Amino acid sequence: MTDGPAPGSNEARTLLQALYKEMEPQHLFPLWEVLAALVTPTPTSAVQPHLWHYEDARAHLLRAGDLISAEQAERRVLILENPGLPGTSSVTSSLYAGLQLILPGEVAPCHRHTQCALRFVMEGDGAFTAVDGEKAVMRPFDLILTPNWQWHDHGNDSGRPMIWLDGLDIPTVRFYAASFAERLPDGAMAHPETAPPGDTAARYGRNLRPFGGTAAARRPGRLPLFHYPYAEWRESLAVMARAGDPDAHLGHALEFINPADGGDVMPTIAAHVRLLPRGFATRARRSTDATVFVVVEGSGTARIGGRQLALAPRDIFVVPSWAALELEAATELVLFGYSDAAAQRKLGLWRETRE
Ligand code: 1HN
Repeated sequence: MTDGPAPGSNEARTLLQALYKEMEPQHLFPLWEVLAALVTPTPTSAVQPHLWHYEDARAHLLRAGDLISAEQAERRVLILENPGLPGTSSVTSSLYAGLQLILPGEVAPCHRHTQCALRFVMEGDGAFTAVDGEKAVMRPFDLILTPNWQWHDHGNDSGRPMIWLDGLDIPTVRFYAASFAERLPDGAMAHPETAPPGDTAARYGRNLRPFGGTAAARRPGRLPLFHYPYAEWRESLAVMARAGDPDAHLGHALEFINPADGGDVMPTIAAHVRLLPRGFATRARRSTDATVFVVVEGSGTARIGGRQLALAPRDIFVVPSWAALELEAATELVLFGYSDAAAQRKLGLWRETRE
C-alpha cells in the first residue's frame, strides 16, 4: 500500500476509475462519488408546483363518464400526476391525488387495501361512501376517511353526478412494498349495512366513546371517526376568524384530528383547513411536507418559490417540500390541504421555517 500513488493524484484518479469499472458488474459503487447528492443540507425534490383548474379536469372526467361505468372501471378516476414525477401516478413523492366521478345509480364495488384514503367532496349532494358498512352521506367539502384495511364502497342514489378528490398514500405504500388489496369474498358489490348513517358520529364524535369490549364499541378504537362534515369544520373556522387575528404564516388554521389520540387523521396523512380574511397575505413558510390544496371558497394567489398561481374555487394545487409558500387572499379564502406530515412526524423528519 505504501508504494501506491498519492491520494488525489492523477494516477490515483485513473486507478479509481478502473476500480469502479471492475466493481460495477458486482453491483458495488463508491459512496464518496454520490454522498453530497444523497445527503443534502436542505430538501431537494423533483416535485413541481402545479395547479389543476377544476373546470378543465371536470370536463374530461364527465367525458370519461360517458365512456366507462364506475363498475367497469372499479374506480372512475382521473389521476392528478405531478409534472415532475411522470409515469408515477404521484402528486408528491409520497402521495397520490385523483378526481373520482360517480353518476346517479352507479356503484363502485366494495374493496379494502393497505393504502389509506381520504375523500374531499368537490360537487354533488347525497351520494355515499360506506366504510365497513356504514354510509357517510356526502355533501360539498365534507372530508371522509377510509383508513387502511377498512372496507369501502361508493354509491350514488342522488339525481346528480358526484365528484370528489381522492387523496391516498399510494407512493408511500409502494415505497415500503406493502400493498395488499382484496374484494369482498362473495363478490358482492356493496358491504352489508352494519349501522345507520351517522351512527359513528353519535357514538364517537362528541367526546364520547362506547365502553371498550362491549358490542356497542363497533368501530376500531384507535381510529373510529371517518366523516368530518363541511358544516362543522366551516363553523369552527368562522368562530375562530371572529375571535382573533390570523396567524402571520397560516391564517386561521385548524388540523383535523383523530379523537382517539389527538393525532393526525390517519397514520400517513394529515389534513387541515385554513381561512385567510379578505386582503390578508401570509408571510413565507416552508415545511418538509409537500401539500395538496383545494380552494374551497374565494380567490387569491399562491406564490411558491418563483411561481405565482391564480386561485379560484375548486382549483387544486400542490406545493413541494421546502418550497416557500406565500398566500394572498383577494376575497376571503378558504383552503383544504393534505400532506404526509402524519408520517413525517412519527419518523422525526418533519420541520418548518417561518420567515
Ligand atoms: C381506491 O380504492 C379508491 O376506493 C380511489 O375510491 C382511488 C386509487 C388507487 C388505489 C385505490 C376508492 C384509488 C383507490
